Amino acid sequence: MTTVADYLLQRLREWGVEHVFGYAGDGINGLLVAWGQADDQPRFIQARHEEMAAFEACGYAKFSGRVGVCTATSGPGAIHLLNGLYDAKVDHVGVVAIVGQTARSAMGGAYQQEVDLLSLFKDVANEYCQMITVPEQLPNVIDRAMRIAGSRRTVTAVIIPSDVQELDYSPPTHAFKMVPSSLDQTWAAPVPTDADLRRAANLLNYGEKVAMLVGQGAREAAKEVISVADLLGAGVAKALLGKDVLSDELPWVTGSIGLLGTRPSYELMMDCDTLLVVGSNFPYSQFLPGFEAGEPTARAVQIDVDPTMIGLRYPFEVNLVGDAAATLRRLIPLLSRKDDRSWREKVEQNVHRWWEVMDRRAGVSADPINPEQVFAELSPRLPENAMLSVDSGSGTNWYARHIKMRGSMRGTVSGALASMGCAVPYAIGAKFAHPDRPAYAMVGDGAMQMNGINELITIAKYWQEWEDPRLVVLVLHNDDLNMVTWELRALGGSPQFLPSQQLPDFGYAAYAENLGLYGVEVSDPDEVAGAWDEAMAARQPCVIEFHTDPAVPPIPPHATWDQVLKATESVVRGDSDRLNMIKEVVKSKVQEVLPGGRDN
Ligand SMILES: Cc1ncc(C[n+]2csc(CCOP(=O)(O)OP(=O)(O)O)c2C)c(N)n1
Repeated sequence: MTTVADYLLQRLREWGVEHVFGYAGDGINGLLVAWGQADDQPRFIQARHEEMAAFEACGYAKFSGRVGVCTATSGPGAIHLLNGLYDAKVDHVGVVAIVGQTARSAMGGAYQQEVDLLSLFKDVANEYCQMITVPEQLPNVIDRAMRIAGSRRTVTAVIIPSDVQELDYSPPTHAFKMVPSSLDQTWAAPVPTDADLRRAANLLNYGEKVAMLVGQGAREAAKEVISVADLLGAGVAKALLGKDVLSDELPWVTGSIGLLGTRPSYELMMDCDTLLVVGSNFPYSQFLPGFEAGEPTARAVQIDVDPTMIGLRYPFEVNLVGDAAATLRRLIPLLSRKDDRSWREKVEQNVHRWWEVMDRRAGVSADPINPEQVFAELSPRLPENAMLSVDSGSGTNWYARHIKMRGSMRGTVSGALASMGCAVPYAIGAKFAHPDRPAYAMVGDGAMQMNGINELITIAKYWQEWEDPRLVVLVLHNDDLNMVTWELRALGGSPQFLPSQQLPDFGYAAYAENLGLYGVEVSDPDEVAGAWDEAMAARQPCVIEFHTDPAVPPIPPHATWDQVLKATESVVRGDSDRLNMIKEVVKSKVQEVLPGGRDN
């Protein structure tokens, strides 16, 4: 006899689901029994914590473009899932959560581990959150959960009381109030009308200094973005989630934008007269072109597949709802090539100069290691098919600025939620999505202590089955919640607050070795390059721990000398690290004005 749980797993297999990231509990015991009988298909991947399971499903979705699936028991397990699910929701990737609930007979009785799951998931899974109470709701509910998660790139939740999991499955019949369902799915690529495309083309053809901003929505449109940028003589900046859309080897790609961004991106936006945004919902509008007397200084066009998210952040004149690649392909024949290439040349000069500054900033001495040196040495060593995941912390700055994307590299962060603790589970999700590609997680010591070190246990559990065993975890060991320390300093007059900022010491590489993984610990700047060579050569997962200097400043690209000095002065009193900090701030900033050479 087929139970509801048996059928649910069968339907997931029919949807092509190969992995479910989860953690056990009696709320899903019926499912676990079914899993045992289904020869573990789809594979149950056991995380250390349900939040990690959700992050892994999210990472899987981010790196594969497919729907990620996670599962947890009722009550505490379901609650633990939430942060990872929100991450998927706000970064627009499809994740389905399958969650147990207490038996129907106990529901409403304040039973153990009974929480109101429909209410708990009401926000995170607002597009589709359903409880299955009779077998005939299948396959409809699971089909809609998969279809809505995939097509709307969002989170859906399916709640199943434990006794329902064990019921005999009976399909919907040809009768009143029955909802038969089906599997086939095609994906639409909407395009704007010809008239709207002409409006956009006229605006873009009129401009003389065109800036483009691309986000993750342009990932499948790199070829088309390059053609448009060439025709328009444009420079292209990239939002953080879209960092892997275009290679940083292209001389007119200005790199990241925003506080974590580059100076040429800032200049591109401030000096342009025309803006084309493709597949990005970049929120920090102060980094987009400015306003004069209340009027925008650039005329702008946006292309986005989501009609509910388009038109935000800037007063765009033309908002084209459409798939990025399909829309750009239709736009290209309407664009005329700009003969005057002086704007493009200026952008390229700015980019060239910026990479020199970055090189020099990586060469600034620090105590003991400059984190910029760590990222600058990593960048050229990354294989062209690397999958990069980056945690929320000071490392996000260094990733945004120092890592040069090229080849088929992919990279992701917790973008809109900016949650700590995502990078190691993302890398695990990535390895299950593409076991033949190497993964690199870049993580602060705070994030390691929050989630990362536990998920090293998951890596130790599974790595031997990955076709390419390489998974490198880079730990910035600075004994500080450094990003927040700098935020406090930037508030001006707020010195670092040690009781909240200082971290207990921990040996990350030694812990990895304890788990049978490879460990490298580096505290000498002269050993950074060699240590990277060693870590990159490891044929097993590796934790490489750098003792980095928390005094190296994540200076924003637009900061003037004056602002930098003022901020530094304002926090001098009361900061435990003041002398070192001032020294590093000045040394880093000075690299932008030096004609050449390094300071050490
Ligand atoms: C779950 C979560 N808690 C708190 C924060 C706030 N926060 C952002 S970055 C950061 C510090 C990160 O410290 P660490 O991982 O040590 O990296 P570092 O900045 O020192 O390189 C904190 C506390 C957050 N983004 N997410």
